[in-house]
Amino acid sequence: MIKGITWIRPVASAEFDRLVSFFSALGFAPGRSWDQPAERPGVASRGRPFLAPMGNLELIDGEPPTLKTHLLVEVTELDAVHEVTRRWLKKHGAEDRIAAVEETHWKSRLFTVEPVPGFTVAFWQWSDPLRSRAVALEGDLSAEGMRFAIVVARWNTVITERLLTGALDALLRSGARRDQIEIARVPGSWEIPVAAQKLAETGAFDAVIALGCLLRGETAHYEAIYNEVARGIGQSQQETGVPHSFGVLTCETLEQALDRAGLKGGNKGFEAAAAAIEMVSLQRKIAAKTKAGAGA
Ligand code: DLZ
Repeated sequence: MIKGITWIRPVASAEFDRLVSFFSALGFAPGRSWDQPAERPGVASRGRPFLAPMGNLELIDGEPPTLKTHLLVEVTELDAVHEVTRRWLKKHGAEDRIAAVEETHWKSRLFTVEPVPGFTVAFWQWSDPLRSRAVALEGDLSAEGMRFAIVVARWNTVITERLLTGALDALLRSGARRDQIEIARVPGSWEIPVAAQKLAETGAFDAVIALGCLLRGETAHYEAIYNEVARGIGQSQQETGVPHSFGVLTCETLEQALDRAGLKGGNKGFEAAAAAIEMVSLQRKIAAKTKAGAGA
């Protein structure tokens, strides 16, 4: 039985990382990435799938649509997506490759963007609030006005500093202000939970981001330490009600950790920060919905 649709887009190597950055910045969930080493010189390949809650194949008969786009993405917060896109383009020196939001002939609003020359993506949203409702209540990725604490372990600092760079990149790119981000350094991952809880209890932060790296090969009682760190961070989150995102790598080797700290497997610090933003946004939406419900 049919399970899913994959739309394949071959891209030039020079554009690959830029497009990965673009779709990650917009909050697409990453799928299972793959890297195929070169069997013959020059034929290595890699793939980075991006997932969406819904996908479909649409055949159109009749008048061809005037819209010239390679990819059509339906969203629930078009103006927020436009703003995140504009910021991403600015950072990549391509501010002129985004169009203004316009009305369409099918009762919706839309804008197009060219993240790399020759590849056009159109984002759109139904104008009817009932049709444009999210599939589920979900947070978005604008960090404007949010305050964050990042707890980063010094052990395996070559990795954790990269995670920190990734986390800061995600927060700043999403609109957080540097003066609203507090960084606390702790000796090792073991110390993360207590620092995270102290920071969360101050009430001065909307979310806490925990960054560390445990390497099995170098860590005596690895399982015990890992379990306790994970439990402690979870406990702090549950007791304080402040979202804590988990950016503690648990790897067999340094090489694996490097891959997850910005080399081949994305940057888990970036992902942890994006998760924190999304959770703060979700909490705010739940609070707004509850308030609206209470007033109705
Ligand atoms: C002691 C230790 C070891 C062996 N390995 C790691 C590690 O791989 N990653 C990490 O973040 N911390 C490690 N630590 C340090 C402990 O987390 C803790 O800081 C010390 O045991 C002091 O309490």
